[in-house]
Amino acid sequence: MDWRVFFKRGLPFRRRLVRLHHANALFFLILSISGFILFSGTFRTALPSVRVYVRDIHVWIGIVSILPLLYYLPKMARHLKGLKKKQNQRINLYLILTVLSALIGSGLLLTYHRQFSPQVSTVALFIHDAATWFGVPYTIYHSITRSRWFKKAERAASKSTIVSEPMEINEKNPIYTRRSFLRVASGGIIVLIFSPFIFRWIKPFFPSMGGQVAETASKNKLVPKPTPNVKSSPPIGGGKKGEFRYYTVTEVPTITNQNFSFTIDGLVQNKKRYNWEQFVSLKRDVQVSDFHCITGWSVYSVTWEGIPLRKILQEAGVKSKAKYVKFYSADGVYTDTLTLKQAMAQDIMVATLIDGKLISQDNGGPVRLITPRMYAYKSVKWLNRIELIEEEHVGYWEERGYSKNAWVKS
Ligand SMILES: Nc1nc2c(c(=O)[nH]1)N[C@H]1C(S)=C(S)[C@@H](COP(=O)(O)O)O[C@H]1N2
Ligand SMILES: [Mo]
Repeated sequence: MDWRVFFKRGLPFRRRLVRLHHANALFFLILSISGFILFSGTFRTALPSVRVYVRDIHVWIGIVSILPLLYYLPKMARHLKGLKKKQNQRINLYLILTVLSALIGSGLLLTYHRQFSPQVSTVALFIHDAATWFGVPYTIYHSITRSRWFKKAERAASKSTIVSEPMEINEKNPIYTRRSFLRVASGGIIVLIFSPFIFRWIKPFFPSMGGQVAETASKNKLVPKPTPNVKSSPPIGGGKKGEFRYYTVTEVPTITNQNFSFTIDGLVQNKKRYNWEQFVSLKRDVQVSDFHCITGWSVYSVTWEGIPLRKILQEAGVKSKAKYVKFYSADGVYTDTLTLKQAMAQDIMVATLIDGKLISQDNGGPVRLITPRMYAYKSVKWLNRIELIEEEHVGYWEERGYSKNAWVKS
């Protein structure tokens, strides 16, 4: 790409616009790919160490992609004049500009979302998702139907039926039908490819459509089932608002009575190890809290039932040398820590039930840590061990670039 073209004097207007269009297309492509990597659960597992870099690239290219737009806007009136007789191109232009502004605006909010309350990122993420799931398929359709080979195919389709009399395009004309067939077919294939993503995204907004995000059948098998507290069932929070996006950096572990254990050890007076029967007989409390992921999504008003962490710590008798509390997952890989002071906060909970039901396997069940006022990378799923330690430990995502400060702005 020759950037000087934007600044060269005396270049024909059309050529400038074509170059601008190519720059835009290139940015959009990189942003689509990096955005997909950030969204994808497979990449989360396969390449956790580059996540933060991919995010930075996505943000920076996103910011740089504002430049062609700024360059274009003062010239828009002149461009529109040239499109007076081309209604389709005008509609295309407005659509693209709407999608780009939605993506840029919401993208900026998401980049700086820690400055705002989580509601801002909930709205921004919705817009970013909506603009993506409409804009990416539309752009692919646009680039296919405007490409040289597509035009050639269209011409071939019309040539093969050339007849001697002059042709008029109306709904009965087979040439028109063949040409539009190519468009409908390409459009159809693109919609088909994207529909699972769009469907998965849109489903939670329409609980009547069968609501809820698909969850793999829980393979966790634990008996007895804990009896929910009266505050849990029906949930005093009125039921969670929003959907979790299930994250894991490993295979999802399956937990049964055989392999379940819950240990508290390290710098404590009374080390303990519970089996499931013992664990469910411990006294539980109920709390209603919000759940925030640092990538921008939140679930509001969740009714959690479990054991307040400070009670577990008091019970175990923390030795005075202990400074940090380290949490382990049954996945064997994920860990995180809290300072002892943070761990003693009243809303940190070792939870077993969500809205009156056992936490599902995908959702981190049967036992997960809940840290409502901190981002959920602290919320270790499949929690099976708590260790009191003296030296600081760096958690799984903090080690891969996430901030050590996990506090959510209230
Ligand atoms: N064991 C384990 N715990 C984890 C994670 C993980 O990958 N593995 N991801 C964390 C992150 S970043 C978030 S946002 C939440 C997501 O919880 P969910 O998968 O129930 O939606 O779990 C947290 N706890
Ligand atoms: Mo997260």
